[in-house]
Amino acid sequence: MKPLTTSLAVLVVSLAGSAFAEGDLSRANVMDVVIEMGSNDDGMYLKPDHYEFVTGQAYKLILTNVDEIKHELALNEMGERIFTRKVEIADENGDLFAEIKGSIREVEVGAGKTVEWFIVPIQTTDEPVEITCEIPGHLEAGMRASAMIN
Ligand SMILES: [Cu+2]
Repeated sequence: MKPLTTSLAVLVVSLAGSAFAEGDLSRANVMDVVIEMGSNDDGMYLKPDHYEFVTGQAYKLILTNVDEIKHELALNEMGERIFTRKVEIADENGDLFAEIKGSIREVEVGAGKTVEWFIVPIQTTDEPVEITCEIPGHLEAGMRASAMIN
């Protein structure tokens, strides 16, 4: 519990004035959110293209790359308003291959792969913020979505 307490203390100092989640963030039930990354005739996409989160709720972002090339999910401003519990990567058999903890802003997902990013939003956004694929050319091709934390 110490890392979470430390992170929150730092954020409280730097972001005073915004609304923060209350309660024990480590014990919330996890809600699945599938974020599909891919290409079609119109270009590239994140699907769906809008996400709604609430502070204090635990989410499992299921980053599903259905494409034949790698993609990347960057939370940008939203990344400063969440606590990452862990990122899980499984092999072809579904066995856990790697688990990463700590502050994470971007996750790259290989072609045809899925990565699970466990987060808890800790601060609301004033307006929708943009999440993007940061691989050169992909944002321009349409890989963006909006996200709101209430
Ligand atoms: Cu991409």
